[in-house]
Amino acid sequence: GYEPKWWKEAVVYQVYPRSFKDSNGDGIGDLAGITSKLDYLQKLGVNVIWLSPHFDSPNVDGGYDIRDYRKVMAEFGTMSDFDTLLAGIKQRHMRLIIDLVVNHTSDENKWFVESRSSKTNPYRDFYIWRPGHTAPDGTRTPPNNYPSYFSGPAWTLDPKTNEYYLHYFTVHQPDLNWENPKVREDVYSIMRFWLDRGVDGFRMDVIPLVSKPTGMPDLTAEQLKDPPNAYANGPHLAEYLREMNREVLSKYDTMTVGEATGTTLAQTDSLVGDGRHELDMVFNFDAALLRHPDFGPPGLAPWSLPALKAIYDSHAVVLTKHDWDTVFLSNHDSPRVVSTFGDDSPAMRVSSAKLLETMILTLRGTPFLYEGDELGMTNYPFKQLADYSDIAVKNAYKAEVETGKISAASFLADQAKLTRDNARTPMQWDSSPEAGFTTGTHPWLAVNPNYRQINAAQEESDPASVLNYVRTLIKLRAHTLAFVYGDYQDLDPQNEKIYAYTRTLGEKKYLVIENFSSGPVTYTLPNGLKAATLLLSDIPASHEENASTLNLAPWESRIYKQ
Ligand code: TEU
Ligand code: CA
Repeated sequence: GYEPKWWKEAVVYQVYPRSFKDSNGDGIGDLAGITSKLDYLQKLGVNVIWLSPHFDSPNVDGGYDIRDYRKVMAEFGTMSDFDTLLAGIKQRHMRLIIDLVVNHTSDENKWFVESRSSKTNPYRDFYIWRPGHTAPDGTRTPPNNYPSYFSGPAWTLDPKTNEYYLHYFTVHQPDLNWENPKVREDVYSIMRFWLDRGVDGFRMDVIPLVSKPTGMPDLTAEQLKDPPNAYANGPHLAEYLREMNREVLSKYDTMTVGEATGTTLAQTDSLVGDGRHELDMVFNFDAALLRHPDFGPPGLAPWSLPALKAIYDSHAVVLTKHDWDTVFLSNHDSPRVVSTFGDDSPAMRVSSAKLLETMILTLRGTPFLYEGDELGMTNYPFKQLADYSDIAVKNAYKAEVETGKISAASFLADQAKLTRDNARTPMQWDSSPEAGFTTGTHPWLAVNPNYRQINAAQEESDPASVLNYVRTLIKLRAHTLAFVYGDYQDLDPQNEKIYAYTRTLGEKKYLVIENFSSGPVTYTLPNGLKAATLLLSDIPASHEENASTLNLAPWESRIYKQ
């Protein structure tokens, strides 16, 4: 069986600080705002909070561009606000993991300011500089054909020293050179700084990217279809992660989760295998990116339930008892889960949101919930370019619309469904103006106009709400170890509408049944199996027990004890 660990039994909740709760009316969420909502999170039942970057940053990419790793973003508050937040979390027996963004820094980070100042500066080798190519007529071209995740080339020529620097993300996020041991030592010292303050671990941003491909040759035509996979898992990654573990992590009781961009399921064991002393778990994106792959074609990709199930079925086979998994379908980089994998129409929103949370909280792996998903928050009705904040959208507009590759209308229609800004609109706390997110009148990103119907206060008072359902579900999970350590079996992988699976630990067996469709389904369990005792249903009126044929309402989900 599995070795028991607190982070295997935990339910993690991601807070995107800019959007969670504003305490001072400036329209920007802040640390004091989060502190004021800790009772809400405790009542929800989550055990670990993952805080998206809270560090000093010019905020070109939502704080994933760090200027000073030892300072709190001024808009979010002070170090003393951070300590108050952390103390409040601990007092409620929860834990905090923070975002370690060390593949790259902000271009305003003092390391980069030094590095770009001259070729002989002691910080020059903190980043990746190359001369690139010069044609006979003097035209400069980048060292290779790497594209950036956020449109355009991943290299920019810096006039000061006339060399190119590498940036997998925006031009304001230069990649650190991890081959330089001084870079790694400085990263470890930043980690110790926060661990010594009391944080319980890290979510590691794009961690498989830190070791670059040997020699960085051009990507082939085939590799250009999936650059993240070509960039990720370079030759020194395991060596760096083990060193980090030896130097830092092994000295604390931590939890680490790597954002495994570009990493296939088959490559996962090499990051999380329990004898390897690297990471505890990673986010594998096969499921979450099913509808919006990085570098994918425009628009939402079509999906089918068998395709989604096949992903979780393969996790159960490829990841052994030595590899811990995560389960999630959303984060601050994705559109809203109910709009993407459920049905956010008024009649189906509540049931489909409950179904998706049921799935996330009963599959094998530590579940990660994204803020607002527990309310069934939906995508925002984005219309024009000015409605967006995300640099990724603005860059893509320049690269695709301004060059005439695609019309503005179709670009905007696609982005409305795909944009990361869908996840970043303010939390909907109540039905007061600006959804109770801010007392000001200018939230940094517009509140979803549906906040009068969808908000925490309304859901608090409605026993049939998504919020109350998720609370019950988390409670059920907390005293049902089979959902944590149990074996998983998919009973009917090919079924187009029904996801039915068991989780079994010793003598204890649970059956989960989910109707992934907007119509009713009469479903007969395979192999004469009967659904025994109903533990939880999102439809209070269902009472079918000891039955092999079940009449499921649209998007209904049920959990049985067998
Ligand atoms: O995201 C990396 C990234 O590009 C994801 O959007 C991608 O979909 C995922 O890794 C699967 O390949 C991280 C942060 O989460 C994001 O907010 C930052 O913009 C980015 O890194 C740069 O720091
Ligand atoms: Ca504020």
